[in-house]
Amino acid sequence: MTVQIDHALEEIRRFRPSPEFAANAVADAGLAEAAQADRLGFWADQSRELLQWEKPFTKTLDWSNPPFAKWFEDGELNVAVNCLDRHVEAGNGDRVALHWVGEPGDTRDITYAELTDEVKRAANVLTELGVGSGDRVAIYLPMIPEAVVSMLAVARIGAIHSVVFGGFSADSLASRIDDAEASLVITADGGYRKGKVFPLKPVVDEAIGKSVAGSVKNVLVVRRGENEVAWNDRDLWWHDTVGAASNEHEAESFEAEHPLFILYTSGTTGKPKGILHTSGGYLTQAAFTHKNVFDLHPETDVYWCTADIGWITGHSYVVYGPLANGATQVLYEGTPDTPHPGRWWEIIEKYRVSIFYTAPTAIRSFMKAGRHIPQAFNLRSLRLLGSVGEPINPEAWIWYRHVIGGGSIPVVDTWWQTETGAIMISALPGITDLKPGSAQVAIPGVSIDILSDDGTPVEGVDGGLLVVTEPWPSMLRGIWGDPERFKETYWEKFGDKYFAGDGARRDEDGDIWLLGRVDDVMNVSGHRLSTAEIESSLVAHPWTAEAAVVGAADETTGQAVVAFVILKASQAERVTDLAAASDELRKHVATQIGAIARPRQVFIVNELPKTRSGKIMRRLLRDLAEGRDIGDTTTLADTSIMQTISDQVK
Ligand code: 6R9
Repeated sequence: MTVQIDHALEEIRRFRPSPEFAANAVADAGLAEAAQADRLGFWADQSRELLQWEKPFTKTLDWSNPPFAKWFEDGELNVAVNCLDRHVEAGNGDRVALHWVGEPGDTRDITYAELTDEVKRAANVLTELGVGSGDRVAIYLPMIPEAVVSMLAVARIGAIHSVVFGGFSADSLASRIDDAEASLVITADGGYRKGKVFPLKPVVDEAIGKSVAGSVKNVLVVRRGENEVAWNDRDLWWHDTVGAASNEHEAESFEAEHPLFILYTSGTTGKPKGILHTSGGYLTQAAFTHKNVFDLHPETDVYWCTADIGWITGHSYVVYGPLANGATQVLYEGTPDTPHPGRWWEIIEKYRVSIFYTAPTAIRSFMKAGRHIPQAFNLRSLRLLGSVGEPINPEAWIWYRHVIGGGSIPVVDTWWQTETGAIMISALPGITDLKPGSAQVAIPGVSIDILSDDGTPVEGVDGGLLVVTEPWPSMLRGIWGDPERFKETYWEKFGDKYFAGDGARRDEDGDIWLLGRVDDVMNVSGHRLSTAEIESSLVAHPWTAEAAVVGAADETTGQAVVAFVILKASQAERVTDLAAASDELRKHVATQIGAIARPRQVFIVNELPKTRSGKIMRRLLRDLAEGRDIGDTTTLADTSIMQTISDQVK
């Protein structure tokens, strides 16, 4: 039985949009009304308005064979033309598409006309190399303009890209190359990270050596790191080929359901899943959400999403959404603290960034370092902030709004997944009253519900499982090569409703609160407690910068709450008695949420285990809390961290 506890964390803070913001906001209440009245008609209208269709569609959705959806299926378009050529044709060729900043400090401003030109050249090279419609191309690049060019060139010729994050090992790259049977790999000699060149081409060589599919015919190499690389017959330099290619390229149009990309994401078990996205529906929702959730005014805004293109956020909100909307954006190669801890803020000041989209893990690490760092820069160009990747603790939300946003600008917390392709739950700036810590409401045209395990809707504030009840344009179309796994993972549980794998609850206002992955929701003496909620309580304590909470097996209570806490830099010196400090933090949670949530233990540590995309890996902390051997750490950004933490805990 789930007993309702008093949510002391129930946020009472509400932030009305300012009248000035609301007056100029892109989104209006009409969107939700239109979607409510005719959901499919709404998406059809959005798609026609936001995209250029070479052959207009007449059908909006075919859901006759769930879970296999077809959106806009008789329409034809070219995704790259939508992101490039049409802006040039509309007279915006001179608008900057990318303000690129290399980690060592080199910069390039690239206009829409120049980007279009470069993509056409690259498309010609791909065709010359024998890459055709439907062929797979693996992209293993740092955050340099050629990464964007490569993705769009692949899309332009109807091939399918599989971007592999540059931090992944040769083994991970090999298994992704093999699963998709990629015929071409686009890489660089190396890229910059933390002030050093990290080699990429050698990793590609090793991966191809390990590949069992033997599908790779060529490797196209961008010169970036100037590090020495071995050279094989199959290798070609980007500057020799793309640099010399013709910039004339007639783009073919492809059916709306033509595959656009595969992106691998780790499942709870087994090998990574190749999430498949297609063209028309994906681009519609990426463009719609980018425009309305970020309140994009493409003529005046400078937008910056800090995600790497190796993640879905980089696909939808660095490449496809912003470029489809003709936005000007910053693209940064390196880490936030190189060569100094204020690097991001320096970039915002320099380019007068107005819309900024990042992850809670980054925000919390800035909280840990102290507000004096951002406060040394002029950030007043900012007018909207976004968050993605994990629940954002209310305290981190407030810090973000005040310290980065100057105290009055909207912060949108956007919930979505690799599988959903685009934002699904978010406030709409200018319309929604903002509530720190809650992702709030489904975007217009998306239907979300919270169900109990047996599929009945959960009323009130008891937690349940988040589902999407109707197909949406940017939904995944499958798992590459494994339709059974697709059905099993997402659709078996609730029939034709999509099971997201996240726990959630709705408050009295109908706002949605994400509680963490289903595995992360704890059960303590029959009370359903969320890791997210207790972490937020800990982060609300003035000493705490970051916290991770797990449910560890406990003989009496079933599970017990165990917390791992990082103190703020400014507090760490002051707190000398660690036992007393953990006691204070345990009491704090009990006062804020209730005695039932009081952690059995609070460990004060220096680091938390995180994936390369910044999500806390609670599974490993649970191993530690339950005294087991630490499981597989290969997906951690820093594999030595678990050793450090377990030493500290002992
Ligand atoms: C976009 C992205 C998806 C998982 C998702 C959820 C968590 C993402 C969130 C959030 C709470 C948010 N997540 N955004 N949780 N609030 N605003 O991150 O995709 O890497 O596939 O991760 O991330 O648990 O299920 P992906």
